[in-house]
Amino acid sequence: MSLTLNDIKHNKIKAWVEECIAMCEPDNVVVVDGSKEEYDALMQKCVNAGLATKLAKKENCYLFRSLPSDVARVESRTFISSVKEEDAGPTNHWIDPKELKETMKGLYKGCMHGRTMYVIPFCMGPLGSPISKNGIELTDSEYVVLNMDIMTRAGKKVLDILNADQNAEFVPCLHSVGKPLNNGETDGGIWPCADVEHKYITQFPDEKLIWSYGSGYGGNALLGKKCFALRIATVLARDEGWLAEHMLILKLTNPKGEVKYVTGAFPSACGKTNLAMLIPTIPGWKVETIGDDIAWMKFGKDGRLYAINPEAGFFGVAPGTSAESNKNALISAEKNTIYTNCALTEDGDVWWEGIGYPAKGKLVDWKGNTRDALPKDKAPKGEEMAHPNARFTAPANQCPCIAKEWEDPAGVPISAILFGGRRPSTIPLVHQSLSWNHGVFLGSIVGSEITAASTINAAEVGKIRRDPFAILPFCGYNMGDYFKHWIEIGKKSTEDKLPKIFYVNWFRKDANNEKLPGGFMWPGYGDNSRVLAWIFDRCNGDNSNVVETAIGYMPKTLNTDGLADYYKETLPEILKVDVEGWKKELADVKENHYPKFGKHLPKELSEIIDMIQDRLNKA
Ligand code: SAT
Ligand code: MN
Repeated sequence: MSLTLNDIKHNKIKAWVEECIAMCEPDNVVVVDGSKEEYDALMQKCVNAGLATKLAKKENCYLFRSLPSDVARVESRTFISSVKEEDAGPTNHWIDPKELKETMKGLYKGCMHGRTMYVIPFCMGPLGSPISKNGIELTDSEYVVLNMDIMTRAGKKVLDILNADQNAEFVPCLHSVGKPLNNGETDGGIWPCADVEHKYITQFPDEKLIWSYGSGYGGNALLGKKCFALRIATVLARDEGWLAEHMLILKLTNPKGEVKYVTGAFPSACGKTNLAMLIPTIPGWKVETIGDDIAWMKFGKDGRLYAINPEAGFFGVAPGTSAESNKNALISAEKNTIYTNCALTEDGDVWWEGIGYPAKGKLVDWKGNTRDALPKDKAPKGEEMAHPNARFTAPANQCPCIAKEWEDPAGVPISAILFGGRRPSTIPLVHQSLSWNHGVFLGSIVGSEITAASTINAAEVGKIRRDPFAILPFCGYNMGDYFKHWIEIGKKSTEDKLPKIFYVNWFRKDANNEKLPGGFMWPGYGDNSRVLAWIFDRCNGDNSNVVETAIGYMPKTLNTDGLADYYKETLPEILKVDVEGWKKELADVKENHYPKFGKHLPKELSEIIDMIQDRLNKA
């Protein structure tokens, strides 16, 4: 079944691939067909090269170890290379595209010596969906091909679609690990990548082109994900009138069997994947998953927003994933999964900090060193057995709670959009915006409080790190213009058809209350279903359990059946408006957050601040 360059009939694709071959000078070129035989053969190649280990304990699962210099996205080496600097905005790194192309062409010249170039035709979104988009990734990394196979729809079926129409659009994505091999040289079992200063993750938004060099890890290298589905797609969405968002999509069913679909944006470390796969603690309710990371939403003829998950797999953070925190994620990754930078047990399984049980005997840590298992499942910072950003790449269709319509080409109609962050004070458990623009305001102020664990700068602790719409590192254009785009989307339909917007905060703290585990005033996890139930009822037009407050609509109470007494006691406190706290919040937004966007900040958002300030003064 294997494909060659001759199988590419789409002239523009062919010309671009040939141009890249001439520049990168690979030893061989393979067009990826997406078959199981091809996947198995590539994986065997990685095992033979000493880059992957087959796990005895898990069916068709493999472990890779990267290098300490290549373990995560590198924001400092990520560029929005728009023709005009202003279009990249104040929150992205920018280099003039002419200059950056010259630099990168110098690096790409001959960079695939000794390697195979893989041509991956891939589709972001269900095949045949009017919301989906195609891309071609060229890469010299087998690891990337294997991950793209899981994370996207890739191979012949996509090439066939592109071949059928000379005008079919595609996003060209060029990737190299940046480690050419001399004659006869091999990687010697060491993860290939370039030094940090030679890594470039570049988006050219004017051309809708992606060039990535020097990293083999995650979002730096699997170009369909953050580079295409967010940075380039946000630009396409702005131009074409839709939304490309860093959001989960979940399906919520109430005890009567009625269904609503919800999307949600949360900064990292707020349990986004856990929420997407939540197991409700209240009887009769059901949560199913459509997507855990990215949502593309377009208006249907009926004026509602329909969402698809552009991905086909989960690239989940392993540490902290346990039967308690996210059983469904663990089951998703039981077979046909790629693990990266997890620890390896003696009996051929993976282990990580926070997996829920201590390891036994000896472990091979993520750096490849054999060490005695720690007596507890926590390690001191920097000495973890698994890297804190260790990942599992698992097919979405293995998720026990995947919704049957997760691949519906029409998408699912969205009733509610959630925003949230880690906020120990001020922000209540849940509140609903008074209008679409007020909801856009809430998205624009999303952030988490900086803790000693998340910074090395003691002076920052306690301040809010704002991550508007949780998309800060993934917005392909000026963030102020992005806010404006959201305001514009609200004008394309009517409030009754637009999703309702909610701000949730699972992380309120009361350090003085010794009864509370971890000091948290809300249990979170499956108990977040109590909040989802209220949101569901609001979307159904239920006005029986609501109060209009200065900051928006809030529940009078929630379903507390089965909740521990100490949470019942703290609930009124986290369902209250903290008037003084909110005044400070608005002042912080006005003085420290919004000025960054200068003249690109839409006036509608400043008007919302004035409106809420006014309401707080009267409260
Ligand atoms: O590496 S990814 O960009 O895919 C995941 C993340 O860092 O958010
Ligand atoms: Mn993400």
